[in-house]
Amino acid sequence: MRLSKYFLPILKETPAEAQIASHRLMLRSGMVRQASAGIYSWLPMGFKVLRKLENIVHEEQQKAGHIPLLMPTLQSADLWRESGRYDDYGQEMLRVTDRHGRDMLYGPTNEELITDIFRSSVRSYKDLPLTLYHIQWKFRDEIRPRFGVMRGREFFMKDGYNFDLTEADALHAYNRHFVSYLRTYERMGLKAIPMKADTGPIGGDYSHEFLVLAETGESEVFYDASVTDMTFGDRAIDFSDHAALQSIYDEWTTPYARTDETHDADLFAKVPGTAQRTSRGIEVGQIFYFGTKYSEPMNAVVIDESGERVPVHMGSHGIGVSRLVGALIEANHDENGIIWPEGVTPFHAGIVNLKQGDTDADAACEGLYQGLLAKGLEPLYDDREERAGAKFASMDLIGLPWRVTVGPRGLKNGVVELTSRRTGESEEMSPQAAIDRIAQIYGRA
Ligand code: P5A
Repeated sequence: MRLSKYFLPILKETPAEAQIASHRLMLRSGMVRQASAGIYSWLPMGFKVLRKLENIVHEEQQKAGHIPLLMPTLQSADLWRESGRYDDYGQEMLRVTDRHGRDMLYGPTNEELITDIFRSSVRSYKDLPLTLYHIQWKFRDEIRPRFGVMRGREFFMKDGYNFDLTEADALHAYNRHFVSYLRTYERMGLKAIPMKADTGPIGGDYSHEFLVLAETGESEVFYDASVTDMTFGDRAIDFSDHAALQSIYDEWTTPYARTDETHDADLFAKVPGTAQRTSRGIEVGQIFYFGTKYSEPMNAVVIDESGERVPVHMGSHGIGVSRLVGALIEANHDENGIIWPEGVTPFHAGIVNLKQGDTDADAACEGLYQGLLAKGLEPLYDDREERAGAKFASMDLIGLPWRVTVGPRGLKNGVVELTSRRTGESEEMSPQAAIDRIAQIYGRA
């Protein structure tokens, strides 16, 4: 993409309403624009990051054997009356009436709708296990939407629902989500720690939240410092292997890690004093097992091996995809702007032309641009007629991991400069070497 042809409405001033870094940086770098309280338009660069996260979530869900579908944002109130949640959900639910006077709502979550889909077509235990998921906009009329996309009213969520014959199978589905979430967050360059959590309006008595540690997080958390050293890495996983997934679950849940709602001071006291940590965290996902809470009242039953009609065991599993954009920035920024991890960056590298209009500089930039495209990468070429200082400031603000700086002086010696946004370190090399290095970093050599 050439910056002169893109739509990247960078703000010079820091917006007064933004209290935390991610909100400020998303507004300043032209990623989002508030449409109304807690509701945002995703401008092109923000939309690109959102799509990247969505793709990672899709890939990891499908590796775990979960099947994508798409349910609507508007739901009929009748289903929620069946489960008993229409009245329970309270003022967070946005209720609407259609022209025929029918009660509708903008879905805050989809347990009822998916249970209705399931019961209308699945009859036998032979069709289980089944996990369906979608990535769709949700609405919760939060009383105090704040921190930009972190606590929005409209937000983008991946929500998955498992249907199993037995509690043991449903707990395996819980573990499958647990493990696939560890992989998902790591691929995004994030450390998200699973913590025992409360279940709130979703229900059940089994739940973990995944939290990214950050001072600006809304949850208070208590944990054993050893959990922050754990990484999942590149292990081969057989998602159908019950014992293997259980042992990963056990490994990750052995160190103490709880949110304030489930915190147990006596247990925490057993963590060695030097390892006890209290901090804050951003909840980027949550998984639940709630047995037959929805299947029983909604009559979602299958015929089991002995011919009995039994309600299915269910759980639901959410990832806050739009919140993750904010969480990623909270965890990856400095005073000059965002620092995107390579797995989620909106463009792979920036090209800064220090002297737009100079024949050699223009030609070298064009060569770099085409060379990176040919490797299957997406460069962002700053081809504007701007001062070098302004171009550097924009690149630092939008935070692409790699920048290639091209100027007539370097070109006299046949070199350009490759700079890492994270370390600030620069190295001179030929334009071709820069292309090859960037391609290698992204596994496209
Ligand atoms: C699990 C999937 C559920 O709704 N039902 C379907 C279950 N869980 S949850 O914890 O309530 O939400 C899942 C994730 O969505 C994100 N989230 C939000 N993101 C931005 N703004 C909000 N107001 C908001 N509310 C929830 C969180 O990441 C949460 O973990």
